[in-house]
Amino acid sequence: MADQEEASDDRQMKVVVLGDGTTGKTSLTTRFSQNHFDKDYHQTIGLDFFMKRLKMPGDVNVTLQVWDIGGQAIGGKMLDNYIYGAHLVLLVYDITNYSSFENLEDWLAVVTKVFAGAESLPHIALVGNKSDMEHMRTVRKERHTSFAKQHKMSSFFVSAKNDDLINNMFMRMVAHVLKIKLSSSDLSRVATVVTAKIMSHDNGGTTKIRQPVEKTKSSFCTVQ
Ligand code: G3D
Ligand code: MG
Repeated sequence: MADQEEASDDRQMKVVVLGDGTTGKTSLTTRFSQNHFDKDYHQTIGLDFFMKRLKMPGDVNVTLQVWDIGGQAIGGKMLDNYIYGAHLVLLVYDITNYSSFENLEDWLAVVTKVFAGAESLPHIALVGNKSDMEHMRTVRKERHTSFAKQHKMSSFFVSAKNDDLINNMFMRMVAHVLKIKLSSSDLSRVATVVTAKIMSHDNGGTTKIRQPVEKTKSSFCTVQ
C-alpha cells in the first residue's frame, strides 16, 4: 500500500512533453505510465498529466508529474502556463515526419521565452519517436545529433509502440538533473506508478472524478 501513495519526502519533478500533433506524445506518456501502447486512447482536448514514482540510487525517490500538452499548439493561450515550472522538457518529433523536426525550433523558442530571466532552466531532451519505422525515416541521425549538441540537450531515439528505452529515458533525464550516476541494473528496474484518482474537466466545466485504475496503478488528470 505504501508504494501506491505519494510519500511526502519524495522529490517532485515536473516534466512537460512538447511537440507537433501526431508525433506520439500521448502514446509515449501512456507507455511510460501504464506500460502499454493504446491505439484507441487519444485525448484531443485539454491536457493530461500523470504521476509516476522513480526509485533512484541512494534511496532517492522522485515523483514525476508528466504533462502531455494534448491539443495545445504553439501560440495556444495556456501553453506558457503548462510549461512554467518544468524541471524537464521532452521535445518530441516523429523520425518519419521532417516538419515535426523542423518545428522543434519553434517549440524550443516557446520554452526559452517562458524561462527568460529564470534562475534555473529545465533540462531538455530531444526525442526522436517511432524508431520502429526506421525504414521510413526522413530526419537523418546527424541532424538530430547536431541539433541536440547545439542546444545542449540530451538525445534519445525511442518507440512508444515497442517500448524501446522509454523508462530508461526518464531515468536518465532525472539522473542528469540530480547528478546521479546510474548503473545498468538501475536502468532495468521497473518504476512504481503512483495511484491517484482520474479527473476530467469536460467542455461544460463539470468535474468528473472516476475510480482509480487499479489494474494499471496509474493516474491521469485531464485539465481543460
Ligand atoms: P500526439 O499525442 O503527439 O498527437 P499520438 O500523438 O500519441 O496520438 O500518436 C499519433 C499516431 O502515431 C497514432 O497513430 C499512434 O498510434 C502513432 N504512434 C505513436 N507512437 C508511435 C511509435 O512509436 N511507432 C509507431 N509506428 N506509431 C506510433 P494513429 O494511427 O492511431 O493515429
Ligand atoms: Mg496527444
